[in-house]
Amino acid sequence: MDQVSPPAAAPTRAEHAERTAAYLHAGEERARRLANRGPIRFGADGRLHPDILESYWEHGFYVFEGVVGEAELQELRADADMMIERAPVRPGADVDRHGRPALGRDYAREPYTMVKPLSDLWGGTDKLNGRHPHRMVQPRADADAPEHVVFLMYGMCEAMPAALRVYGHPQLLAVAEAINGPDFVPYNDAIFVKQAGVGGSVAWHQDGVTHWDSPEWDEGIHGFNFQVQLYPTTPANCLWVVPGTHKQGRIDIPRRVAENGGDEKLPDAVPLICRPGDVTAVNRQMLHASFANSSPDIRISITMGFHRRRSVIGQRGKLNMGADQVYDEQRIFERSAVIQVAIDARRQRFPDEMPYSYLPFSGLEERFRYNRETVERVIRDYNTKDLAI
Ligand SMILES: O=C(O)CCC(=O)C(=O)O
Repeated sequence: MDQVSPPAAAPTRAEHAERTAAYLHAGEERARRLANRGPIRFGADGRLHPDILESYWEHGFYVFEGVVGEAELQELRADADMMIERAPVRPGADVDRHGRPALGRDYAREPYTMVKPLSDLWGGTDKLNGRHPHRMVQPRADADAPEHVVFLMYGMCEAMPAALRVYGHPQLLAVAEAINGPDFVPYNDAIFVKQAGVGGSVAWHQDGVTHWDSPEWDEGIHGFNFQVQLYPTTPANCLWVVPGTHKQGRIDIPRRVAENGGDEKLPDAVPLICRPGDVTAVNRQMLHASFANSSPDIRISITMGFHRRRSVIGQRGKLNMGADQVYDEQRIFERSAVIQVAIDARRQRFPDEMPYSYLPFSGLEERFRYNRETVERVIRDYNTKDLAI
């Protein structure tokens, strides 16, 4: 972990909350004027309703309302709480705060990213291919704040049975198909945990790092991310996006901030305000960020990304994946198998629901049932095979 302590001149948590209030309110008004939210709807042909697709491509994001019901939400929250409770007591520790072995000490990839309260882990650094060039305001935390807080959790399909099941959600996978085609492939998953009064920020960035200069470049080439919201999201703790930026190519972020007087509160951004169980879809080329959570409300967002297959095949590792890795047919097949196992895990838990039929695994369903053998063969350390571009 590489942390930067807030400078002495930084606002306190309370000052930050006060100084951002008017901007948060104005952003909420802008967001409410956009017509890109509602339940997932399908047309007569069973495909995602074309109005939704059109709105997604116009704005670069959509808020699907009421996708996950209360019973499933409770299972997701319980699993997320378990994972937070079992985080190392401090970065690098082997035990959690109760003295038990921390979760994931046997995982190939560390499942936790911890940060100092209200800090910005990536802004202004060259981490993650340098895609977060501007450092966000890092308020000073309250005196009783912990030294480190859980910020990101990885490996949910291995650690959280309820999250594996939501990964196989038939309506969400139908949306992934509508956006990326029936042979869509997974990218990664990560759970953003913005704890009340201490959650860190995510500096302005666009996610994609591979195809900006490609002759094939278009507004969908870097895929999209869902976020399943476990709690209400508010302008103070949620993700903010600048509508339409997915069509603009690579954006000069330092310049945008400079043109705003050096202020990170960009004037045309809108907050993704959700109820629990709502799911956002955000194009990975959108300019987006979230501010330090100086508010009294927690946000937990289960984030899972999907790509077009042709955007990924033959590419080399980027972001958290090493450049020595090549995304060949085998790699894509093995990582995509997590989706098929997730579909079956969901079928076992919700037998009355019609499972999603995932084209790349058509005819292979029996080999990818959810059971002890596939947990070992497919799910264990699955995120070492993420398809980051
Ligand atoms: O949810 C957040 O705060 C950040 C999400 C994000 O940056 C992403 O999904 O790329």
